[in-house]
Amino acid sequence: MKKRYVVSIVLFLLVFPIIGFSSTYTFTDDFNDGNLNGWTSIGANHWENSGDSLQSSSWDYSTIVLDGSNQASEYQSITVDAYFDIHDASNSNRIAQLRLRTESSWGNGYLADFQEGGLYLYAGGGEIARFSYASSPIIDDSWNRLRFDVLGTGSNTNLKLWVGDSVYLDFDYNNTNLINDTGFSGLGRLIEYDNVTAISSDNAPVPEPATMLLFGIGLLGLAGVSRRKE
Ligand SMILES: [Ca+2]
Ligand SMILES: [Ca+2]
Ligand SMILES: [Ca+2]
Repeated sequence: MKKRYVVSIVLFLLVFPIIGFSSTYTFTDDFNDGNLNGWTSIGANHWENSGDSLQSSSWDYSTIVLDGSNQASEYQSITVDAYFDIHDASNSNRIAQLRLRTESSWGNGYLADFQEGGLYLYAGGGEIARFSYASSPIIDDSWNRLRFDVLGTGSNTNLKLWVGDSVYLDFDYNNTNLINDTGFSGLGRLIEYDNVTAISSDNAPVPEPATMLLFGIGLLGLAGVSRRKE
């Protein structure tokens, strides 16, 4: 019986650091309810929750953002479906822009620019990295899942740009001069969006499922050993 208590305490101490100190804020919107509660428009407002998606009516650099007041600083991520209509004259420049740690004066912060030919990454208004696809993963006349992650702060900041399940740009950046460590998440440019998830956390993202599975097997093994000893 006492050993069982000891095992329980050991298990608690192993699991507690993972769940105990993590503060994570998650915002989701499927744009199906027709209102933009939780969103703030910066600059000119060209945004409309029309039908079951978010649409912009202008090429203007207008941005719609989530309030940054309760966003944590260590890890931020925004994932969204964007509808690309390209390959015709009027829509050839259609671009999706995802923003993280952006300020109310939205010239600051990080901006990820998703284009058919490649990816562009900006900080504080200047380009810091770019990637050209060998073969574009962006599909015309289709929904493409995009994701932008920022992990770490200051001189130890990592930025990742995803299309679908693949990371296409993985960039370490020293932002000591910018100090873009908190702020809003946002979406911009003339494009249609749906199914957004924005996460901010005091911790690095949770371990991959495979890692959690190994961890779980380890715990079961520990429990089994203690049971045999009894
Ligand atoms: Ca809504
Ligand atoms: Ca929707
Ligand atoms: Ca098209």
